[in-house]
Amino acid sequence: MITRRELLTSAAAIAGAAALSRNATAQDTPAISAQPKSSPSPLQPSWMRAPHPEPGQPGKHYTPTVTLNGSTMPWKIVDGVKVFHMVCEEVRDHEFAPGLKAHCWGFNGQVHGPTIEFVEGDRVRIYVTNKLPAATSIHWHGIILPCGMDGVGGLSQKAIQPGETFKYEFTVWQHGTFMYHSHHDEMTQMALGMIGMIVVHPREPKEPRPDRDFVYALSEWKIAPGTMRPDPNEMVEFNVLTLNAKCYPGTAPLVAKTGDRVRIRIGNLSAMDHHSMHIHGHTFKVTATDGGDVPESARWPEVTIIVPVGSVRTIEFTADNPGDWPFHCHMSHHVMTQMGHGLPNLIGIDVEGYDKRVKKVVPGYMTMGQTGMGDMGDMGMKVPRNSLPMIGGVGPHDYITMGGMFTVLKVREQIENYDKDPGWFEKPPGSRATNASEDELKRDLGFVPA
Ligand SMILES: [Cu+2]
Repeated sequence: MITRRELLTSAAAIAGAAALSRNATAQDTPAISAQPKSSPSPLQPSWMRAPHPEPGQPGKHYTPTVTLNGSTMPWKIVDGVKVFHMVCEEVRDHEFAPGLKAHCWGFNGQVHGPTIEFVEGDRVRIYVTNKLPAATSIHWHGIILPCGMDGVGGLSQKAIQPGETFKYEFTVWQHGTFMYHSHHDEMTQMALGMIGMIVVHPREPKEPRPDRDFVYALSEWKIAPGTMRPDPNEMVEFNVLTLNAKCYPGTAPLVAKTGDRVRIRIGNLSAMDHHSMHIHGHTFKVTATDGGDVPESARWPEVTIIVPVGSVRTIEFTADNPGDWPFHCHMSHHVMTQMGHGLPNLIGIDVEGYDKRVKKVVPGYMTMGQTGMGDMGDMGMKVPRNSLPMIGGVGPHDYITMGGMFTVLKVREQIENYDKDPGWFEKPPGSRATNASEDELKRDLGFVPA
């Protein structure tokens, strides 16, 4: 094992050597050009000792990840350095699901920002242009780098003022899943959407590449029905819960073929809530966190994993069970959307007389919620302009009474195109729950329940 201290001092040594080899001037000397205190550890792999390993390339060094409902940030190579450009800006009319839009803040015209992909050993340079009306700074969560590149406004750097472009430059010595987010007035800026994911692929993978490699950022928002601005002052009652800034039915399905090795990288940058992410039809193991790989001997099977605020959990499984399988947060209020919050408890209340009287004033009025919320997501329910019903979307058999942080893993024997929704799963005859027949009830229960 190499310690973090050894890692950083050797990083500095390599950066120093790299700067000299490029005949760097004082002006463009990277921030990690401090004199080496020790030589690189002999335990480091060879590519770590090379000042400039070849920038990692998709296909050759890694299989690109998939950010459903999002994208991957483009880059180019300048003198062996991977160069990215992030623009922090307002994103008007971001759609969470059909029916709900809001004015958010994000990166490169998107909420959340595009996923950034690196390969272990890459030297990277990220330009951050601030087009917001407020100062900002960007933190690279989980990445071990020099202190001055850590992106904490005021502590590690000056805040990036509106109109300014800052340069972050570092070498990526780890692999795994990390996150980026505003680290200046976080409460406001993250609540408005300023987060994104970072994937660093291993240069010499010890495990086979997954066939499907999905990236999710979890978040939560307070958007009062009928308004267009997420409320950053909310501490408790979040009413829009998102996977990659979408809530069901706005979330795209995860498509996999039977036999595919599936990896899902889940980062949680919600303001206040952990999420217990649950999958149906499969069991998985947590193979990594934002702290690194979990050794194989320390992995145990799960069907639900809590992703704490400010953490990443990477899970892996083999898609071996054809069907449509929910992948969702198990906290039941996190699979609800706006209208499910702050209502009086009407369960069991007879509202007929009340409804009759209100209908005299408001024709067509109907109190809802006295048998639960199942009917409130239905197509017939009227909701305020620019707001979502509490729950769900139309399913193959009935209305699906889940919304928010919910999507569907679609496993099929044959997949023509991973990017195309294969539609609903056709259950083989006899393999779907249906009404029990009278004969069956008499045979097994001895009576027919009324
Ligand atoms: Cu949750």
